[in-house]
Amino acid sequence: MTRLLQRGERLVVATHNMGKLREIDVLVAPHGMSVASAGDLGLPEPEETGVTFEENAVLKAVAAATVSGLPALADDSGLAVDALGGAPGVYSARWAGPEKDFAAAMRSVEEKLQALGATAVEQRRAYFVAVLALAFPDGSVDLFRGEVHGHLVYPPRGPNGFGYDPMFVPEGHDETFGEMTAERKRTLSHRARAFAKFAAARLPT
Ligand code: ITT
Repeated sequence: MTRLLQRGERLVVATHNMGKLREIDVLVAPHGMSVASAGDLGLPEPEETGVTFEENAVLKAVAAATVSGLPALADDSGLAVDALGGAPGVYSARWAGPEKDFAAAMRSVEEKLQALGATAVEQRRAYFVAVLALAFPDGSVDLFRGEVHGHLVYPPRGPNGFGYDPMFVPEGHDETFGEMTAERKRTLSHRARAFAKFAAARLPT
């Protein structure tokens, strides 16, 4: 049964991505939960067989809640590029290959945009999506979605963040997520927007 989480209750953050974990830890901290990561608990990384962010978020959260016996929060996210029909989308992590080479993944995105002659900002529109799934050990699941829209620049700019952050400029700003501080990214990001919905629905204030 979905329910409010209690202050001090243990919550598993079901991710093996350190960039995401850092961001989610900071978002959870003010709510007084005790957080364990999938890595801390030695949980296996489930295969992401879904074709939507929602399906993958659910399968990661349910796997972690079932194995740990604790409520689990999973994030499935990615970058959707309008001119590429929404790619890389749910395959955003896979475009970086097993070495998780995001310089190469960003180069692939840019090569595809160049092949289409997409040089103007309007042709380079993209958005990040994050779907958070909260699963309880009884199998019940809640979903929360957040998006941030903007455009892509190349070459990548800035040392902050992770993944595709250095090529993404959110609407109304000049800096990429890679150039922004973590605090500034948190006021705008897809993950923070999804988290705000989750917090309002399920976390103690
Ligand atoms: P887990 O499944 O263990 O959480 P993962 O990295 O495999 O980790 P996803 O399958 O959700 O996660 O892949 C999402 C990819 O999209 C991620 O690896 C990043 O490259 C990219 N991405 C998601 N959120 C991002 C953000 O805030 N900034 C930059 N890139 C992001």
